Amino acid sequence: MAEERTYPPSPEFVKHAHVKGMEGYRALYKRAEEHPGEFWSELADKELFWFEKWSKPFEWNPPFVKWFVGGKTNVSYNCIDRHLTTARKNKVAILWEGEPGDQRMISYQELHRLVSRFANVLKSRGLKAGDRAIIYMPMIPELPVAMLACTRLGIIHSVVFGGFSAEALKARIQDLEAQVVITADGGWRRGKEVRLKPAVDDALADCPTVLDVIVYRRTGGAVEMKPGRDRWWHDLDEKTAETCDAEPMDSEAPLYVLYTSGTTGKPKGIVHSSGGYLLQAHMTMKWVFDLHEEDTYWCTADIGWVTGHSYIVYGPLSVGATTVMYEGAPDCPQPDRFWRLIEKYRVSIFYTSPTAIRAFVRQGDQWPNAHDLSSLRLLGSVGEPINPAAWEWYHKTIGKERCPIVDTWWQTETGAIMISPLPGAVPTKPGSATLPLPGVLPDVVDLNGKPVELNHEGFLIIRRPWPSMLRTIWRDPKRYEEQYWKRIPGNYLTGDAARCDSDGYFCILGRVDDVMNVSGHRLSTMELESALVRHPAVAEAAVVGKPHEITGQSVACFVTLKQGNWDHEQLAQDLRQWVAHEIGAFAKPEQIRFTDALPKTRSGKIMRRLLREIVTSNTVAGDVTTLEDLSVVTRLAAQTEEE
Ligand code: 7RM
Repeated sequence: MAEERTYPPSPEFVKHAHVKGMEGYRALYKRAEEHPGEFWSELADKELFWFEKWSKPFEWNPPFVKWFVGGKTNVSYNCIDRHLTTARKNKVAILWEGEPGDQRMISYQELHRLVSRFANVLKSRGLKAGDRAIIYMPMIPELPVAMLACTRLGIIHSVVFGGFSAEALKARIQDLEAQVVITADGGWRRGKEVRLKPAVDDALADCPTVLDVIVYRRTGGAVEMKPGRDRWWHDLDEKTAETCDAEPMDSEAPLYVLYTSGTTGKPKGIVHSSGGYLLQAHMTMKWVFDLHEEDTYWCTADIGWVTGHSYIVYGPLSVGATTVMYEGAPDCPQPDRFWRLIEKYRVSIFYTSPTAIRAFVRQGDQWPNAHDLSSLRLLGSVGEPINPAAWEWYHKTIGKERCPIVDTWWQTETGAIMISPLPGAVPTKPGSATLPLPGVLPDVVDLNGKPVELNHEGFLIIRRPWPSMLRTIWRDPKRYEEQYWKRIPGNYLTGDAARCDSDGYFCILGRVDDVMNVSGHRLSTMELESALVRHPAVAEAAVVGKPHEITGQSVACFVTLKQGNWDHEQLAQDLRQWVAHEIGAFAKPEQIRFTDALPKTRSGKIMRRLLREIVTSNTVAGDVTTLEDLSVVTRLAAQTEEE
C-alpha cells in the first residue's frame, strides 16, 4: 500500500467512545474469537428483548447456520415498543425531509402508532406470518413504517428500490410469490415526480399471486386504481385501531428477502433472519458508529439497498437513535443540499458513499464551506473502495480533521458491517477498511484456500458463521451452497479481492467475479447482457465495468447485431432506453460499441477480461492463449469508440 499515514483517534473521542482504545478492541475481539457462543449470547441477552430464551447460542451445519436456537423475539418490538417505557418515548425516531422541503419528526410513540395502525391494515387484508410483501416506495417515512408493520406480524418483506423498472419489479414479485404490493403514487427527485404506480400496474399483469395493492399518496399525481385490487393507504388506515401486538417470532424466522446481483442473469433473493440479524445490526451501530443518546445520525443510502435496511431502519431504531431520512437528490435545488441538512438538523454522524464523496470533490469546496458543519463528530463510507484522495478530502473538508472516518466493508449477504475501524480504538489508514469487527474471522487466500503472503492480493473469505449472515437464497439452497461455500469448502467466499498488510489491516480491492459496482449499486454483467439480447436488433452482448472517476465503474457494452441496416447512433440511444426499461435508469450503459464478433475461448466463453483491458487502456497485454480468434481483439482495440 502506497499510503502510509495513519490517523489515531483523538484522546477526546476515545474518552467517550463505547470501545476505548486498541486494548478495548482487542479484548472484545479475543473473547468473540475464543468463546463465540457465550460472547453473542451475553450481548443478545443484554441488548435485545426476547419473548422466550434460546436453548443454544448457535448451530452450525455447514453451510447452514441457526442463531439463538428456539428463541422468540420480534424486530418491530425491539425497534419501537421497548423504547416506550424509557425517556426515549418522545424522542425523534425518524427525522425526515422531503425534497420539496417538507418535514416530519416522528417520535418513537408516534412511530408506534403509525406502525400498529398499518399492521392492522395488513391484518385486515388477511395477511399473516410467513406471507410475503413487496414494498416499492420512495424515501418517505411510510417506507420504514411498512417494513416495521410487516415485521410486527412476521410478514416477510422485500423492498424493491424505486429506481428499478416494471420488468425488474415483476421478476422479484414472481420469485417471491408475494401476496401484497405496498407502493405510492410517486416521489420527488430533482423537482420531478418519479411515478411508481404505473410500474406496479405493468408488473402485475403477470403476477397472479398478488391479491392486494396498497397505495400511499405522496405526490398527488394521477393514478389509476384497479377495483378490487388497489386500495388507498389512507382509506384503510382511517378505519383501524391504534394498537397491534407484536407477534413472537422464531429467532430464525426470515425477516426479509433482498434481491441482489450475482454472477448469473437472475437476481438472488438474500434471506435474512430475525434474531441474529437484528443483534449484529444493533451491535455495529454501537461499535462502528459509536452511537450515543444525543447523536443525530444520518445515512444517505436509499432503503432499497441493504445499507438502508441495516443502517437507516433496523440498526438505528433498535438502539433508539434519531435517524435522518431525506427523500431526494443530493444536488437539489443546489449541490449543497447535504451540507444544508447537516447544518439545519445538527447531524453528528454522517454515513455516505465514495461515489457521493467524489461528486462533492468535483463540485468544489465552496458548497460545504458555506455551511456550519461543526456538529459532525464521525464520518462513514460504504459501498466501494474509497480512494485515498477522496478519503483525505472527506477528512479535511467535511470532517475538518476532527472526525474519525469509518470505511465500512460489508455486503448484502453479510447483513452488517464486517471490517471497519472502531472509531475510538483503531487508527485509520486512508483506503483501508482496517480490522475485522468482533466475531468476524476474515482471511485472504489463493484458489486452494491457502493464505497468501502479507501484502499479496487474494480472495477475501470469512472463516466462521456470524449472527447476521444470510441464511440462504430464497427457494434456492443449492445456489446458496455453490455460490458461497463450495469454492473454499467450509468458508464463506465474499467475491471480493483483498490484501492484508503487516498490521493486519485489510484493503478491499473490488470484485473478482462478474459483478460490477456502479455508484455503489451492484449490477451483474449477466443481468445486463440478458437484457441487451432481448432487444430485437442484438445478436450477442458482452458487458464489463469501466473505471469511472465519479461512480467507481460505469457500464461498457460490446454488442454484435443481427442482419440488417442499422443506424448505430440511433441504436445506441435505443439500447440505453431499453436497459432503463428492462432494469432501471441507474443501469444505463455509458458506452456501447458495435463489433462483428466478441473475443471467445475455444469453449465459447466470452473473455470479459480482455474487454475489460480494452475499455481500461485500449490495449491487450494479458494472456490470450485460450482465445479462439485473436484478430477480434486487435480489431476491437484498434477501433475508435463509437461514442
Ligand atoms: C454494503 C454494500 C457489496 C460489495 C462488496 C464490495 C463493495 C462495499 C466496501 C466495498 C470496498 C468498502 N452491499 N464494497 N463496501 N468495497 N470497501 N468499504 O455495499 O451487496 O450492495 O455490495 O460492495 O465489492 O462485495 S452490496
